[in-house]
Amino acid sequence: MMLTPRRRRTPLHALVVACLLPNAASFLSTDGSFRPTTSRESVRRSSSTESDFDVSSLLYQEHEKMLVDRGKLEGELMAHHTSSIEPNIVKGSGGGGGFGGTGGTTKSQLKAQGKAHAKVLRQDGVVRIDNVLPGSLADEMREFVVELRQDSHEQVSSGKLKSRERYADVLLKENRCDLTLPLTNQLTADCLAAVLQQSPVGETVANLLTKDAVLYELSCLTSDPGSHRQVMHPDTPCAGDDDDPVLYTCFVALQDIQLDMGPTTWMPGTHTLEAHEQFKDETVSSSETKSPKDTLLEKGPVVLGLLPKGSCGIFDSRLLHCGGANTSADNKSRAVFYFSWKNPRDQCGQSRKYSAGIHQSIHSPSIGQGVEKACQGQIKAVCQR
Ligand SMILES: O=C(O)CCC(=O)C(=O)O
Repeated sequence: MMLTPRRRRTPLHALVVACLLPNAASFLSTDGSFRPTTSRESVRRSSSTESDFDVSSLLYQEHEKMLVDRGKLEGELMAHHTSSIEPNIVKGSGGGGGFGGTGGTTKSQLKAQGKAHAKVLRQDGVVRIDNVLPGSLADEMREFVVELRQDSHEQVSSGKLKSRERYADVLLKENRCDLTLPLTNQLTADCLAAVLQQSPVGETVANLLTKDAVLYELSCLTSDPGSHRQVMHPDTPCAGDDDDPVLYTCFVALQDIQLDMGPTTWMPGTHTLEAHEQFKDETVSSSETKSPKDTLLEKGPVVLGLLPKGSCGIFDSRLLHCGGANTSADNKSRAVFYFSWKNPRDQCGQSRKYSAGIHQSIHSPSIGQGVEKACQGQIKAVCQR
């Protein structure tokens, strides 16, 4: 069965909806998603008053607190068996590839590396590839994002722009920001071109989703000191074992990511129906002390995105993951440039129409044009915004 991608950071809108309901907390699962029940009460008030706002904002805060507590608990469950994700080094195909390698990497070497990385992604649901973006571009992008964030704050606070024109939803948004990047900006195009054309990332995604893959998101996620650990979640559901992947997301570190900056936590191998079934089961039977969900978190493999600047983690949207708490005492924010690619076979995408996507982006001499074409696809093909 084909799955419909939903926006990566969906849980937030679920929270807003849920918080408008009188007994919202009981409908919310600990992965932050909204699970309607058959006994759901309808919203009792018909008009919006100041006290309605107070109630919903209080419920919202209450639920955020619940997620923060749950995130902490999950962090404790997983703490003793975490390790850094290791780079996938492909032997015999031109070294590490990308910008850290010695000498240039030919197209056929990138293809061979892409094939090897895709194999790991199919198997584990996540792969680390180093040196996909030159350090100088990572620095420029980081500076650009800081300025764009400031500008966005001013434009949105003064009412000149709507929040959704600059930001994507993010789970636990305090001290976290998901800033969508302008499609026509040269620096964005240069960064995307570098990652897709000169590192094995483009060929990896093309190997998994074909060259018709459609660019779906293009953004920068920043978590500042004080941001809380998110709860583990997948970005898209998993309905069957023979499901096609829906999205692959690539997180590129814009600075070295250290432990206190709250790296991404991934659980390799959890992009399967079996793992999702266990993850959804929060019941504690009389003979057990922990739910199947907590047992999975406690026992399952866990890796952390302790990525050097310019390196990336690519993951299947069905994989369980979360952003960590940034506890940095010396004010280090963690910024990741990210983009995702959607399966062109996905039903919601009317995909064939936008087949320019990754093919253009990898091969077009004018990446800017490629990006724009791909992003028209992004805008039109996304059914769930
Ligand atoms: O911050 C991260 O590394 C992951 C973020 C994430 O999974 C989310 O916001 O849904």
